[in-house]
Amino acid sequence: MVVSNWNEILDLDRYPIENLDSPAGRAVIKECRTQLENWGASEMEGFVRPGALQILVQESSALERGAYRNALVGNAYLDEGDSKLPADHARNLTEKTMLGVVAYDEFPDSSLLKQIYEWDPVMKFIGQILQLPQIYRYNDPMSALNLSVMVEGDYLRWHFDQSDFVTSLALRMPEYGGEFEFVPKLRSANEPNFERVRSVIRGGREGVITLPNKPGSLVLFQGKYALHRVTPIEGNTSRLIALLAYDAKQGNTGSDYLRRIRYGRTETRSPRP
Ligand SMILES: O=C(O)CCC(=O)C(=O)O
Ligand SMILES: [Fe+2]
Repeated sequence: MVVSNWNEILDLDRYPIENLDSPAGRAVIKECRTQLENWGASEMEGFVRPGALQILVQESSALERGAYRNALVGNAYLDEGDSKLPADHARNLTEKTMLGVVAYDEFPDSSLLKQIYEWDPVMKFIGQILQLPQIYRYNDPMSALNLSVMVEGDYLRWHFDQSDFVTSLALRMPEYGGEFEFVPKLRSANEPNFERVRSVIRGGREGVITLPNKPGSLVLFQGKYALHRVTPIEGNTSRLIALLAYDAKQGNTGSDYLRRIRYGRTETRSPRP
């Protein structure tokens, strides 16, 4: 399908993203900024209308069969760790991540999710909340838009993101588990707070909160300083969530190493019709 009336797809009455200078638009931006300042996360509930959400779930369940699945053991910093530090130091604690991903170049042009990602007002809305004068779609043929597919037993380990922010659109949640847990402001640019990081990875619950992540919610999350994870999936319904990558700089792309572990390939594929 090709979108002709965006207000049938997104709730533009509640989120007037084409008129952010209107009083209603300004009120929405203010509310999102407040949530972001307090929690490092802002959840725009009901951003996608129920009928459109159904279409998104349908097209995603067709694509999920082609998801590349990978299991990877690693630390919360998404790097090699530090061999000069003890094995039980926060920098060296490892857990196993297991999930499936559908890359941007696997979405057909008719995909509604792809059209939402490529619609400028959504991107400008995110930029406004972040008070960035301009943002861009991530210039990577695979990582710009991802569908994350988590089935029974899958888990996304505790980690900090390398990017400043991530935008997600929750499509379907599993019967049990699959909860997005995070600890807001656990570290900062000059305070790594290793002891607390270690304690949370070891199972400590102090400061851990759960983001509701209701299907249809658009979520803006700053994961560089907030430790976060997705708890193990239980039951036969897969967890489907879209990750929409925007960037404050134009032209950044991902590395071949990252492509290999996340998509199992480094060469782009032409999308299916
Ligand atoms: O699946 C999610 O909700 C979060 C994904 C995430 O944290 C990431 O990809 O870095
Ligand atoms: Fe993350």
